[in-house]
Amino acid sequence: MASVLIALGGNVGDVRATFPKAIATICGMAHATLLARSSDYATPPWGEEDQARFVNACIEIETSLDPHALLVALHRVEQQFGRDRAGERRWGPRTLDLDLIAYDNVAIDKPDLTLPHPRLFERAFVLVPLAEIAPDRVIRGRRVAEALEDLSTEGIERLPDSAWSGKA
Ligand code: A4P
Ligand code: MG
Repeated sequence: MASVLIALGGNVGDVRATFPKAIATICGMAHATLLARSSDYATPPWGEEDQARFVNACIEIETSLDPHALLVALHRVEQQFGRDRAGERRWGPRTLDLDLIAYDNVAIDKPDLTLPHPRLFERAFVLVPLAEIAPDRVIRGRRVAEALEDLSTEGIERLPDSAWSGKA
């Protein structure tokens, strides 16, 4: 079994309602157990700033799927929740984005799958929720909580838990 960190994001539709359904679908499809789930965070758009704020969160799951099979499953879940890769721009608006952040200590360096995620340490919208569930996890030789200290968290707001957030 591998411990896997996944980042969730979206800024189209009712993203906070999408997340718990997407998490349940990921766990079903990957025969995975949910080990941890962060709060939801409202975050300023990164990369392309002229778009709506995002909602972001992170989860940790345990699965026996290999990294590539898991990525295929994540793409299926994105599609199921309305993601249309053909009709979107890089870093543009989307209903659901699922990024594989880390898979145990596996390192892969291919365009279709890079592990750990190559842009992890540039993104407070990933590190803030990640630091909530895995502050001491060491990724690419850096503790998550320490990596977060190097980034601005301006504009990032923790959203109150809601009954349907799926957060324990
Ligand atoms: N790929 C390679 N490695 C991975 C990995 N570790 N996890 C490949 C997931 N995918 C990986 O991904 C493009 C390709 O990367 C995939 O086909 C996969 O095979 P994508 O998700 O379609 O690309 P993208 O999302 O347009 O680009 P990128 O660089 O992954 O950026 P993001 O972060 O996913 O961009 N601002 C805020 N505040 N919050 C957000 O969530 N998200 C984006 C989207 C932009 N700005 C944002 C947010
Ligand atoms: Mg992505």
